[in-house]
Amino acid sequence: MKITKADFVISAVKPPQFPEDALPELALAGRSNVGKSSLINSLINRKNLARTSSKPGKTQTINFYLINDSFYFADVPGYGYAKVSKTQRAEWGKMMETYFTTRENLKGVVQIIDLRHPPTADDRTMYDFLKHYEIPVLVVATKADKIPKGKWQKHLKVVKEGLDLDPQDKILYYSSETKENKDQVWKLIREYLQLGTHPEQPE
Ligand SMILES: Nc1nc2c(ncn2[C@@H]2O[C@H](COP(=O)(O)OP(=O)(O)OP(=O)(O)O)[C@@H](O)[C@H]2O)c(=O)[nH]1
Ligand SMILES: [Mg+2]
Repeated sequence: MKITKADFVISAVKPPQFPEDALPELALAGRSNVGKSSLINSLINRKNLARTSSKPGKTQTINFYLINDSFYFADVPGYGYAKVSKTQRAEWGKMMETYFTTRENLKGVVQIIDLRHPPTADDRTMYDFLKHYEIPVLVVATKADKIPKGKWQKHLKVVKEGLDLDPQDKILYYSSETKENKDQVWKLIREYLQLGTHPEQPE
């Protein structure tokens, strides 16, 4: 995918702040610190457009990024961070529910899982929630660089089984560090966004 333009648009907490131009949108969801923001940056070849941190809980708002003036990535706050107050957690839940259930141009969710570990209870809850609302899910199991290549398929199977993945939903391994499998991830993202079947463009 050739990226000609990538702009941060807004950090939003409520629907009136969400972009209104009805372009197709994909949200990135996952456990806090799993690598959502890093995935966006690596896909669009930018070091720090989506802010990343080694401290979990960095992204607290829904951050919208407009890519090639043709679609949005929505970086949503991570779940499962223990040091978050009950009130904050409830607010997170409300904001997520509103976003996922009312966002008309949402074409799907990239659910990011750590390839190294079986999905957590929170990962399963998130996945079941998305299935309940019939939102297409693409599972990207990231941080593949942290385990030997020979173990990737075995770990992917654990992730699939742990989520009880619907055969309609696709799953890929990935690494934001080495960009392993980047072309495949883009190919599926294009499909989920229904961007059409333009010939693959080189980097
Ligand atoms: N080795 C390796 N490290 C990664 C990868 N993806 C992310 N990281 C690291 O994991 C940490 C968290 O990454 P972020 O992209 O900030 O995670 P996030 O999911 O956006 O986190 P929150 O916004 O807090 O929910 C950072 O230190 C990243 O450098 C990867 O594919 N490989
Ligand atoms: Mg983040």
